[in-house]
Amino acid sequence: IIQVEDDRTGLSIEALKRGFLDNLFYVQGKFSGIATKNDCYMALAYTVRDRLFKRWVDTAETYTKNGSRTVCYLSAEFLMGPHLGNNLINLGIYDQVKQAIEELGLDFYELLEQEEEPGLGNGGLGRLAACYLDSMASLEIPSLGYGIRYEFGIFEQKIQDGWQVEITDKWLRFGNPWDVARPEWSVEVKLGGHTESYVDENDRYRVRWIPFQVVKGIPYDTPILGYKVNTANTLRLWAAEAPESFDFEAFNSGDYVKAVQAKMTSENLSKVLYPNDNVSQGKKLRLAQQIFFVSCSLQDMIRIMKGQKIPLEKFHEKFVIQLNDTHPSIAVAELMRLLVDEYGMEWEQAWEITTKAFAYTNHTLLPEALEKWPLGLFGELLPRHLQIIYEINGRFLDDVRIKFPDDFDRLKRMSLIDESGERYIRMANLACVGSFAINGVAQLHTELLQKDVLHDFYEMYPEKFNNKTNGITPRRFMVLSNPRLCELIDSKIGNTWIKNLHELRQLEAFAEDVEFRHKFRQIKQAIKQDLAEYIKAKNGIDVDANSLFDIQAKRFHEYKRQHLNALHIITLYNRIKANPNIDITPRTFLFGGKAAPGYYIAKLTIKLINSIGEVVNRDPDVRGRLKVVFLEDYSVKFAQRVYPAADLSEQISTAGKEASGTGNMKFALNGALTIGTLDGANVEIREEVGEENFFLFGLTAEEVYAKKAQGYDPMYYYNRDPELKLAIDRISSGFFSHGDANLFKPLLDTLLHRDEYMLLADYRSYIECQEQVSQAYRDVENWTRMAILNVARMGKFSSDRSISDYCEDIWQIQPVKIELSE
Ligand code: 26M
Repeated sequence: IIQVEDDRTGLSIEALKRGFLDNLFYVQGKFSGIATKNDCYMALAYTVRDRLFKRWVDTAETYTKNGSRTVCYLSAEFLMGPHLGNNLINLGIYDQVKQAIEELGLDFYELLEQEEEPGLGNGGLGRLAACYLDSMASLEIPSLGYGIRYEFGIFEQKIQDGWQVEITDKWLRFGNPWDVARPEWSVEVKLGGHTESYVDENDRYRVRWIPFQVVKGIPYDTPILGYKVNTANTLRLWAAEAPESFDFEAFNSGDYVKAVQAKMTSENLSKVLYPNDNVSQGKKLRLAQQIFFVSCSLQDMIRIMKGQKIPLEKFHEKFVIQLNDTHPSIAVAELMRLLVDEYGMEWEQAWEITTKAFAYTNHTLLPEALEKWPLGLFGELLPRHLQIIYEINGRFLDDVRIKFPDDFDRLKRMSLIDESGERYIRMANLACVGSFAINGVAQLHTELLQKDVLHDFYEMYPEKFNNKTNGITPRRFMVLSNPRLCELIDSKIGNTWIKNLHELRQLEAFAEDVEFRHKFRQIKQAIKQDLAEYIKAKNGIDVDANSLFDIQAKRFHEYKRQHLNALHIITLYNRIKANPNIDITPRTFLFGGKAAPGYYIAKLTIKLINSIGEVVNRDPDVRGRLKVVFLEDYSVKFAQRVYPAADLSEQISTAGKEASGTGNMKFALNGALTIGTLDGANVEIREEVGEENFFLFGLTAEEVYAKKAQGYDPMYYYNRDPELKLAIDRISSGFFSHGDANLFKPLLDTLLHRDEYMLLADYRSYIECQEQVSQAYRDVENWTRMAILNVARMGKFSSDRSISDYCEDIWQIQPVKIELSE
C-alpha cells in the first residue's frame, strides 16, 4: 500500500508544501499571485498549528482520563514572544519547514518576521511566566497558564527627537492564528453592588452578593508544546465581554445607548495591559482586571473538576495554584467565596483547602511595587471579598497573638489591613497568609525577603519560605535565537544539552582549544555584523563590528541605573576630549528598553542617552571609537537578536534592588561576559562561572543599607572625584542639550541631592571595573576563553531546573507521558 501523508499532519517537505498551499487557499482565501507576506505568514502559521493539534488534543484527553494533578500558573502577564519559530523548534521541524517554504519560492525569515508578537507583559515577570510554560510542557508536567487576553499589550515605543513616544499595540489587527476561542466555557464575574445575609434551609447563616455589574469571561486557548515531547499544555487567556442577559433590560426599556455603554464598560476589563513595571498605582480598573481573570480561572478549575467527577473537597489534590506575584492574590479570598458562598462549604474546611492550594512567588523588594488597595475602592468593587478578608484577618491575628503574645506592633505590621493612615488592603500579607509556600526568585532575594520585607511572616511561618532561583528556556534563547552557536556546540557535544543544560559543562575543555575559540569568535563576529547592518538600516549609524558590544537591555528604571552606564560613556568621552590621542578600546554602547509612560525620570534617561549619542557619534575627535545607539521598541522578538550579539552584559542595579534578573542569564548563555553588582541572580551567575570570569563592582546590599543608615551624601563623592564632577557638569552645562542647561536638571537633582540608588557611591568602582573590561577585551584569546566558560557553566539557569525544583519542593507533581493515539 502507498502511504499518503495527510496535509494537516504530514512532516515531509511535500506534505508541508501542500498543507501551506491548502491553508493559503482555505484560510486566507487567496492564490499565490495576490497573497501578501502576511497571508503567507498566516498560511504557514496554520500549517504549523495543524501539526500541533494532535498532540494538544491527546494531551487534554490523557489529563482528563487520568484526572492528573495540575499546576495552574496564575499571572497577570505572559510575555510569550513570537510563536511560530518556537513551535518549529519544539516540533523538531524547523529545517524541513524552512526548506518547504524556500522551495515555494518564499523567504522563510521574512515570514517569521511577519508575526506580531503578543506583548502581554512588561518585562521580567511576564517573560518568566512564558519560560516556565515552555519548561513545564518540556518536562511533561500537566499545567495550565491562566491570564488576561489584553486587546492592547505593551505599547510600541517610537523615539522622536530622542524622546520615547508610546503607540497602541494593536497586536490582534490581523487576527491571531495561535489561539482558539472557547465560548462554550465562558463564565460570569460579579462586580460592585452590596451583600445581604440570610438564613438557608438548614438554618445556616449565609451571605448573598448582589452585584452592580456582571462581566462575561471568554477563554482563548493557545497550545504550549514542549520540546521534543508529545505534551502540548494550554495557556488560557480571558477576554471580557458583556453578558447578553445583562443588557437585555436596557435594550427592552429602549435605552439602546445605555445598553451599548454598559457593554463597553465590560469590555474595558481586558482592553489594556498596565504598562508599569515594578510600581503599583492602585487603580480600580487594575483591581477589576485582577478579580476578573482570577475568578474566571478558579471557576474554570471547578468546572474541570466537575467534568472529571472529582469532589470539590479534593480541590487542593487536583490543583496547585502558583501566584505570580500578588497580582492574582485576590484568588485567596475568591476561592473562599466560591467554596463558602456558592458551594455551601464550612469556613474551616474551605480555609484548609485554600491554604493547601496556593503558593506565592514574590518578585520584588521595592516598596512602591507592593500592592495595596485603598479600603474604600476595594469595598466598592468587591464588597463580599472585603468581608472575607476581615474574617481571614481576624482569625489570622488570633494566631499571631497566640504565637507572639502582647506584641501590638507586630499585629499592626502583619494585619491584612494597613491602618496607620488611610486604610489599605495589603495584598502581599493576604498572599502570605493564604499560601502554603512563599518563594523569592534568587538566593539573595529570598534572604532579603526573610530578613526584611517579609520578616514577620518568616518568623510566623518559617517552614513556608523557600528559594527558587529563576531560569530561562534554552529553546527560545539559544536554539531559536542563536543557531550558529548551537551548531558549533552540537558539533562537539551533541544536542542533548538542550534538554539538560548542565551538559554544557563539556564545553569547558574546548575553552583551551585554539580552533574552537577561533570558530566561537567568528560566530560572535558574524552575529555582531548582522546587528551592525540592522542598526545601519534602522538608525543610520555606522557601528564597528570589531568594537566591544556593550549592551544594557531591560526596562528603564532608576534602580537598574542606565544613567550609571551613561556616566561611564561621558567619562570616556571626556577623556578623549582631554586627550584625543588617548589609546582606548573601541566600544559600541547599545541600549534597549521601555520606560513606563508616567515615569518621568526614566523617560528623561532615554532622552539623555539619545542626546549623548548625538554628540558622541558625530564628534570627529572620537574618531568612531565610541558609538551610542538606542535600539527602539525592545521586545522579545528583538531581544532574540540582541543577546547573541553582546560582548558585555550590563547588570548594574543597586545591590539589593533587582530580585533576580533573567536578561543576565540570557546574555551569559550566549557568550557575553557580565559587568555587574552582587545583586539578584548575578551572585549565583558569578558563583557558577567563576569570579575570574565575571566583572564585579560596587557596594554589597549590606553596605548599601549601612551607608544609608549613616546618612548617605552624594555630594561627598561629587566633590571628591574630579572625573565624576566633570561628567555630571557636562550634562548640567547643557553640552548634550544644545545649550539647554535645564533639560536634565530633574535627573541631576535626584542624583546630587538624594541619589536613592547610590550611583555616585558606585561610580568610581564601576569606572575602574570598566577599565579592566577594556583591557581584558584586548586579549582576544583570553576573552574568548572566558566567554566560552560562561556558556559552559550556565546549566543551573535553565528554567527546566527551576521548574523541576518547583515540582519537587512545592507542587508535589510528577510528569505524565503523553502517547499519541492512532
Ligand atoms: C503592578 C500593579 C499595577 C500595574 C503593574 C504592576 C506590575 C507589573 C509588573 C508590577 C510589577 C511587574 O513586574 C515586576 C517584575 O517584572 N519583576 C521582575 O521579575 C523578574 C522575574 O522574577 C525578576 O527577574 C526581576 O528582578 C524583577 O524585577
